[in-house]
Amino acid sequence: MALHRGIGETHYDYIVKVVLTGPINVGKTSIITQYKEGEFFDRYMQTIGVDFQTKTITLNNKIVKIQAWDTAGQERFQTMTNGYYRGARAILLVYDITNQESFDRLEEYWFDHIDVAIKDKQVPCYLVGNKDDLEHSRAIDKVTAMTLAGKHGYTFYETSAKNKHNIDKVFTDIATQVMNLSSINCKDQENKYSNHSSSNVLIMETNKNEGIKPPPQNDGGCAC
Ligand SMILES: Nc1nc2c(ncn2[C@@H]2O[C@H](COP(=O)(O)OP(=O)(O)OP(=O)(O)O)[C@@H](O)[C@H]2O)c(=O)[nH]1
Ligand SMILES: [Mg+2]
Repeated sequence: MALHRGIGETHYDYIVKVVLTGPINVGKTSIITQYKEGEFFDRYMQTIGVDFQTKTITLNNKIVKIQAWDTAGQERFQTMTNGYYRGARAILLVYDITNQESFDRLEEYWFDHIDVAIKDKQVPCYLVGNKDDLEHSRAIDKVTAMTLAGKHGYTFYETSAKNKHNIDKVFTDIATQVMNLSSINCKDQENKYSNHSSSNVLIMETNKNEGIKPPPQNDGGCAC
């Protein structure tokens, strides 16, 4: 029996905090804007600090609230943004497939930075080569990027915030993975507390009180 009352912003079965990070000007904000609003803007407005957007979707008859955290690409802001990785269920490390420097900085800085910032080493990480609508200006070939992703245990995608290529897919795949992991974790909990007759009950009960939590305190997942 589902306890949610509708597809409103405050009623959901799962909450999935996703942190987008990576060098400046690679399209982190644009990916979120395209996902949330279905819009793309050519102008560049640098993100200062951290911002977040939410989008609620239905997956496998469950209401999933995606909370996408948009961090500044400037490396000098990174100590400030560190705390925002807390409770993340997925990390998207974004680079620009037309910009060699954005790719080089991944190995020089960003993989280590993420490693230090996230305490839970089980959090799924994704390497995202954005701007793949600009094929004619490509600087990073796909195989090189996939190899780097594999070396660090990241899942690899190429996207375009401009023409929406793979944008929905990345977030849907993340949400699906989080739901699957949460079900496994809830089943583990259920085995510990055998009074509960099904894992579904366990998931839904915890969510009764979750809807009004303010985002910064919310750790995501099914919270059982
Ligand atoms: N052609 C193309 N341009 C893109 C794409 N994504 C973003 N851009 C452009 O790239 C520039 C930077 O995009 P942003 O989304 O602001 O980049 P960001 O990573 O958030 O930058 P910071 O906030 O400085 O870290 C803007 O001019 C966007 O219009 C894309 O997929 N294709
Ligand atoms: Mg930005």
